[in-house]
Amino acid sequence: MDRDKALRIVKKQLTEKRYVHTIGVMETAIELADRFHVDRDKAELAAIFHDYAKFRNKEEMRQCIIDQKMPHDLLLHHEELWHAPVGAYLVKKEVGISDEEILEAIRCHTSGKINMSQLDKVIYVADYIEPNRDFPGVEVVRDSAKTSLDIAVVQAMKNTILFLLTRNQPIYPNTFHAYNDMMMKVK
Ligand code: DGI
Ligand code: FE
Ligand code: FE
Ligand code: FE
Repeated sequence: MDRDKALRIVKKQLTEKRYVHTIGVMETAIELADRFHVDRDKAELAAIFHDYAKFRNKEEMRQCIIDQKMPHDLLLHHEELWHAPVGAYLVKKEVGISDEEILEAIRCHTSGKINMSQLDKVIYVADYIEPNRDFPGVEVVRDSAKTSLDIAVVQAMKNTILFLLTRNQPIYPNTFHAYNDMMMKVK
């Protein structure tokens, strides 16, 4: 699918602000893909569709998680986590994208997971550092992403976990597993 068609499809699913974020993720993901020798067409499509389900209603997402037998523990955690796996499912079903690498990058873009592929990491980092993001510490991660994708991933995960701790939020197991896995790899 070409970029313009993909953008036209996703635009209908998003608010203006989220669409601008998506464009930022797309541009950043392509840049990272070229830098770290990842397939740029897959990075482009995964980025365009990564937040496809962001504005689906909570009940629809809950039902989808149950019906499609997605990990049940998702339901015990914050619904912010749901749009990633539900998005992967809907992008396949409604948009017709069947490339498993693209779908997996969408599926794990919020929590991360153990053994992330290079494409998964590109999307995870691009989502975190795209130019419209203004998290505390994002500049450090942007800097790291110029030389090491793995270090950028670890820093983004660490910041996310720290943020959740300050908000008294439970941490989804995959979020921790992903952090531990990457931390041990960069050491
Ligand atoms: O959809 P985006 O805003 O572009 O970004 P995202 O999908 O990476 O993250 C969405 C939200 O999910 C963000 O506010 C952080 C939150 N999040 C990430 N991991 C966890 C989490 N929330 C909880 N409660 N637990 C997690 O492990
Ligand atoms: Fe997201
Ligand atoms: Fe993210
Ligand atoms: Fe996003």
